[in-house]
Amino acid sequence: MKFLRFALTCGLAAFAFSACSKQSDSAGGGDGQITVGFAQTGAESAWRTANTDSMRSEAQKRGIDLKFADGQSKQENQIRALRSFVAQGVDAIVLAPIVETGWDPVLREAKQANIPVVIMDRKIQTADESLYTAFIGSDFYEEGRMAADWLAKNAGDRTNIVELQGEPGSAAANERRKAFADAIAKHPQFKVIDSQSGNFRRAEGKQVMEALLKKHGRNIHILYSHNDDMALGAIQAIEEAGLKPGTDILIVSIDAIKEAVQAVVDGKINCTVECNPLFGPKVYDAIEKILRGEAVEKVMYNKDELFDSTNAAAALPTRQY
Ligand code: GZL
Repeated sequence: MKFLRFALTCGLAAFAFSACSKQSDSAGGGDGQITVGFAQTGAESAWRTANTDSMRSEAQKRGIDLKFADGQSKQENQIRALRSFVAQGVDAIVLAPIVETGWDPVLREAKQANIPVVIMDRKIQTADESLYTAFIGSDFYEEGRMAADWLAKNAGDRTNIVELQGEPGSAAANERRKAFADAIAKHPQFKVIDSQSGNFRRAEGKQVMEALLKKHGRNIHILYSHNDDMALGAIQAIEEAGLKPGTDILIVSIDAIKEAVQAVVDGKINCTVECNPLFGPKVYDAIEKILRGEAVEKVMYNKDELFDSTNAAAALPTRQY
């Protein structure tokens, strides 16, 4: 009888251990299929749509069971989704954090459940880097620097800049704004005469640009937009004001979505810095490695390049988003 009790205890202990540890020798659950919970920011821009499409299509290609949650641009929705993924016992979590702060409590719950978290696209601010296994995204500070650097070389005698900022509190808006400000500080002829948020949205980019044109008129020489959707909305406002985008007002933007690269070819945007949204392959490669117990780099940046009149036409046919 004693032996039976001992054998039963060992069996239960072994079962408990295997049920808790998410990093087994084969990726994913017992049947081999990986279940990933993905909390997306929302659907604020063409970039975001391309990002979601990449995550969905690559999961399908790999036979990954993707639980998708659209945060509808609210952090509380994303936090609720993460809690749901923990309750479901997914194998891994991907978070595209809409803002930088406020994630520690829910990430601690994922850690306690032994579910690895990959932060994708925008960074978070946390005092405890162990709350996530890897960050995969673009270097927004470098993108803002590249935009300012292009301007310094191509602005001619233009000096007055208006800025369309992205979603308040997002790493993308924070870093693109700081990088641009840091870079133009080296060129005292430039002055940011106004800076407002268009929330990365086309309609809001148009509305804010209409207001800026009413307020500043021809005193606006340059537009720096944190993303192409807002720049494309601003172009509508500029044209409706009877001005020529790209000529009367120089336009520098970020994302390099296909429509913006086309606008560069058409001379309406002067420069767009790429911020590649096609994360699917890189994110799932990392997750598969993590679930096999293999080490992954803590921070992985995508390579971004810049498009202007010198290279946009050649690049257009192969643009994937
Ligand atoms: C950047 C991403 C930003 C894009 C916008 O990686 O977070 O959010 O620049 C998108 O187009 O809405």
